[in-house]
Amino acid sequence: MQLTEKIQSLNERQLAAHRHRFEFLAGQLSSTADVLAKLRKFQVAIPSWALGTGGTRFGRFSGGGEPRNLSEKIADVGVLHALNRSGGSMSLHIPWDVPDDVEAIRAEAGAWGLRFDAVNSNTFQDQPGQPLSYKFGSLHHVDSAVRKQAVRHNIEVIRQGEALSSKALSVWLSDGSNFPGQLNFRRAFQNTLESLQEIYAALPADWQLWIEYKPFEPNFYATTIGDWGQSLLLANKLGPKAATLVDLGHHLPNTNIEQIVSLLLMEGKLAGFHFNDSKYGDDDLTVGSINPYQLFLIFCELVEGMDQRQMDHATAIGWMIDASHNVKDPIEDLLQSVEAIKIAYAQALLVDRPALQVAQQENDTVRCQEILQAAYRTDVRPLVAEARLRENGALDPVGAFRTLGIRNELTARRGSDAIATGL
Ligand code: AOS
Ligand code: ZN
Ligand code: ZN
Ligand code: ZN
Repeated sequence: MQLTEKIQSLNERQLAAHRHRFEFLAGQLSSTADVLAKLRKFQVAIPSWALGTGGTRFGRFSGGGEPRNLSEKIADVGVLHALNRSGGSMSLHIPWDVPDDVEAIRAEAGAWGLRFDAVNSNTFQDQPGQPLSYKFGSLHHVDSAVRKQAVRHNIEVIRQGEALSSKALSVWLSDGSNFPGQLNFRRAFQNTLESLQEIYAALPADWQLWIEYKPFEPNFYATTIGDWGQSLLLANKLGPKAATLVDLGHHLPNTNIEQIVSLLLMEGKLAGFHFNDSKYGDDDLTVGSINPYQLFLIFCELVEGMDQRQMDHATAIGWMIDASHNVKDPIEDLLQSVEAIKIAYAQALLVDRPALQVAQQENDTVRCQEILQAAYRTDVRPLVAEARLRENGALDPVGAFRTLGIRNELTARRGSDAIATGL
């Protein structure tokens, strides 16, 4: 039996209970059809580097059956997409992913109904045979020869992405300094800008350059693109094809991320997201596992801002996950993350906007909070499940992954010591 048939037969067993829950919820809402249509269209890109077990510098505990090459990573995302119908694209990281045989890779992705989202370059590690080291940075390096090598790599990644019909290059730099006095901030920033200008000049007409920021790690005194201000400054200087990428874990504790997001969107400079959750820093935990309310508030800003600008929610920006799983099965963790994103999105769609606007205008703070939290406290899970059902996905994706014994099957095929390339 094919995977989709197996999913359908599992769904049949759960259908009656689901119908009951869905109809109860739909009876309370006025916008069910609109929300369902939006949820069915919404897709989140899965990072190729998150399909294996992650680790820390203290250790790594592999679960077995991990994808050993790009084809197997595509198969994993294909399974995820078959289960939830919302993981229809993949973000590659080069050279961790080696798309040698482009035609074969395109065909494999196509067979699973997948496309390729942003491609990521890697100048935070030295690769075997590489002439110059990135120990002291890449695009910001004091030595122009190192900068040139890093620029060449980024352009090479664009070319590989073009062959896969990607439309964006995502750049995250580990460049920074570990100690005060190590680096001249302005010179480092200027070097980064000039390197990015060379990369920008090599972008195809319909491509974008997405610039990620991060306050610390692996450098612990300063990061050259340390916050959204520095990323936005670069994006503004580069031009209309450049924008700021927000990784939720890349903020100091208590930062108001939803406010940053709202202003970037207003300026047309919000490239998209690396979704994850965190308690302390760049923890890369499952989306929605620590602070689902923050995620909801971010989606409130996105929905309001996009509607104001008449943007298509599904395609206006890059929706991506960037997570790492030390103790969970990577596919189960990614299923949970996509689900958390769709729940927050659905809740944000339920906010009574006209009423909120009136309450804001009247400075009725209590009413404003009541309106937001009425949406947040709605259990939208039956709505998200119904959207998935209508796309032939599983009513319960994690449950189906387990009941169908998918990891066991992968482990039998790939081996219990199969380890994915990546972090
Ligand atoms: C690093 O902290 C950034 O989040 C990157 O986006 C990403 O995790 C990396 O490129 C994968 O190693
Ligand atoms: Zn990231
Ligand atoms: Zn990160
Ligand atoms: Zn992260």
